[in-house]
Amino acid sequence: MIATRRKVVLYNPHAVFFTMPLALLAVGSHLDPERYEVVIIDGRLDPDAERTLVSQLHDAVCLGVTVLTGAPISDALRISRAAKAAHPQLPVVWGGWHPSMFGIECLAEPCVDVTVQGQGEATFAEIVERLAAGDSLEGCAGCMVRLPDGRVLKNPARPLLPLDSFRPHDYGLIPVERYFELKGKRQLDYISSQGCNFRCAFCSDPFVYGREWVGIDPQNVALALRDLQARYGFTDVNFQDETFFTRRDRVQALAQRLIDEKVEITWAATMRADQGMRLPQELWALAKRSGLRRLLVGVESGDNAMLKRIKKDIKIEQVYEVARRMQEMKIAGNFPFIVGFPDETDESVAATIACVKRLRAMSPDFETPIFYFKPYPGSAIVLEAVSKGFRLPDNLSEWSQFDFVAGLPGPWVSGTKYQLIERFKFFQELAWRRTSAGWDLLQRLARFRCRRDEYRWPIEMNLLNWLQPRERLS
Ligand code: B12
Ligand code: SF4
Repeated sequence: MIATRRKVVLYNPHAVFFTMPLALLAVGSHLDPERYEVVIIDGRLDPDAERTLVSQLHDAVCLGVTVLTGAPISDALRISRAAKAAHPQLPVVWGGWHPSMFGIECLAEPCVDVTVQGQGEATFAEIVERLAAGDSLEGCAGCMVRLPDGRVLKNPARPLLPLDSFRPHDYGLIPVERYFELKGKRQLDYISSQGCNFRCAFCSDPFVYGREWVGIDPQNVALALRDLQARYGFTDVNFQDETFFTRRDRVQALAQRLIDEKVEITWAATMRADQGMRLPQELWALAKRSGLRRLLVGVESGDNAMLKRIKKDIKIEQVYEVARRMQEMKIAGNFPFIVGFPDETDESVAATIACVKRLRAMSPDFETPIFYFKPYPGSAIVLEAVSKGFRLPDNLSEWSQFDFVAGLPGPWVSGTKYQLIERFKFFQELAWRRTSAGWDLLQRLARFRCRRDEYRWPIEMNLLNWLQPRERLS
């Protein structure tokens, strides 16, 4: 039986971090292992990924590529073109966030034959079955296909399916140890839910998952982690869910079961400030006992009026209250902010800076990264900007240049504002980070600067940046 398995090759493009390729794990694991041999190639791990990939494609049913908006598109294009050049008949399927929103536009590229919209497990399984049988993809829900005459066939959407109806993720498909090495820690990436019920105007999620949310049964999550830990010996789990705390009963059952099963790990996850406010104290304590070590709480802006405009549906006071609880319980925090929303006022940016200062000073274990607003495709605020004349890229090549990572501001941040924010970020970080004794003087100076909002003549910044150039993330 095993000898007759057909190969399905999956590719994860280059990216800046070494998070495990969970999307490919999800779609690859759901294929029937008796009938398909899944090969995952990760461009971040393999210096000659193109060659490896081409060598695997002989007789493959198809190539599947996961594609985020921005730089990963160029790598996805490079690989897909190489695959087509070597095997012109091989169907190339793109899935993930960009093809979910721009399925038709991606099909304008000759090396892409099929795009998948939204959740991919069931759609990809059906695509693979049909391709393996030589059948057409007409009527295959959840995907778009370019027909031989060049027309695009838009199949109906596929409803979001419960995650427990899929095969569990088979981490044997990826070199887990290699990811541990590259991350520099024995940390497993795990996804326990998909989608999000909220409506933040700057986020693509409402467009890709239609404000729906599905989660794996907490008992299954706990048991999977127990078994995976026995196999891989990790010490920490990074839940990559968009909103891990969507259902309180689920978190409670998971935390309890992790304790009962004696799964000795720490874990990190995302939490909205309003969810944190609603979480009873006993559940905070239970989560902490089960290993909760760090929360990512999206703040976005320190200005309540801006929070309202971007439909974040939280109040800044909720953030402070949740931060206070985290501080009390010694839970580390990452509180990301965004500045430079279209037409954002100076007062709004100043409120964000004040909020960053307040949170950062609460604990050396609180991080407060500030990102510049980038017009993520699909989001409501971008549609508004477009209606006022902002031009979004209109082809794949332009989208691939649409750099989310370089940390440069969008058109809504003036040069002076950018300079101020960059300096503030630098001194704020230096002022509060844990450092060794030799840093005392610099750190005291940085705190003085932040207290006074005095960022002129940043000699320390220029010197340190010269000595230790930093990778620029947005
Ligand atoms: C891990 C992660 C990363 C990793 C990527 C690791 C990798 N594999 O290369 C890193 C850290 C590098 C990263 C970077 C960024 N990310 Co990111 N990231 C995530 C995160 C947290 C998890 C992704 C994941 O694995 N999900 C789990 C899988 C199971 O879900 P999924 O991706 O939706 O996949 C399903 C479907 O999309 C589909 N599918 C996906 N791929 C494929 C492929 C095929 C062939 C098929 C058939 C189907 C299919 O099927 C899957 C199963 O149902 C998501 C949020 C989230 N929870 O999804 C954000 C998210 C994807 N990132 C996002 C953003 C904005 C960024 C950054 C711009 C952030 C920043 N400011 O720097 C950067 C830069 C990206 C870039 N342009 O280079 C956005 C989406 C943006 C977009 N339109 O592409 C998300 C949704 C977060 C958010 N809500 O804003 N990210
Ligand atoms: S920013 Fe977070 S909470 Fe808001 S819609 Fe996106 S995923 Fe949901």
